[in-house]
Amino acid sequence: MNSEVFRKTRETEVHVTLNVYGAGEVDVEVEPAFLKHMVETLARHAGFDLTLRARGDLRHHVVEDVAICLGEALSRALGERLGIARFGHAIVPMDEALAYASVDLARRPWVRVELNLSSGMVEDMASSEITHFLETLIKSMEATVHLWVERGVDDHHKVEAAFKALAVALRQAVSKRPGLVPSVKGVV
Ligand SMILES: [Mn+2]
Repeated sequence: MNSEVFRKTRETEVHVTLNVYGAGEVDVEVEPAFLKHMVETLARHAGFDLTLRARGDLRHHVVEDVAICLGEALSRALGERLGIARFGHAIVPMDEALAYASVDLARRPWVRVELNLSSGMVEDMASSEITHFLETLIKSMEATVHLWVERGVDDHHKVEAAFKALAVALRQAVSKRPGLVPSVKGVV
């Protein structure tokens, strides 16, 4: 349930190590700073031990490739996806903001993210980059995820609640059910 992903292209270099059943120990170095904050939040609340190093030519490339590598690390760590709960969901508040997440870890990549942000930037990230990060991450981990912010005022709170909801739903979905094949097909 550990994995490592190293990806080097002409645009970026990303290195990820992941232990899905960890203690939320995180060591993340990446810019934008808000992405670092959100990746740390995701790993901590999912109970992942995560190290991540990423650098590159343009911010958009870094955001995208961190999402790809993180999703791939999770997918590799889960192997055949047997003996896990498979489904997870969470409703997480952050002050006035409230976010919902529903996760199915079967290999049926499908994603809907509605953050309902009111401005074009959250801290040092474009709102579109945040949505792109989440969509790319979910596609890369080969999961079905519905993630939405039901209400809120502060965009930072809305995004953070969404990442926490995704994290808690993932923590449930990866939780161990030894012997369970979580599909009547016999494979996941
Ligand atoms: Mn915060």
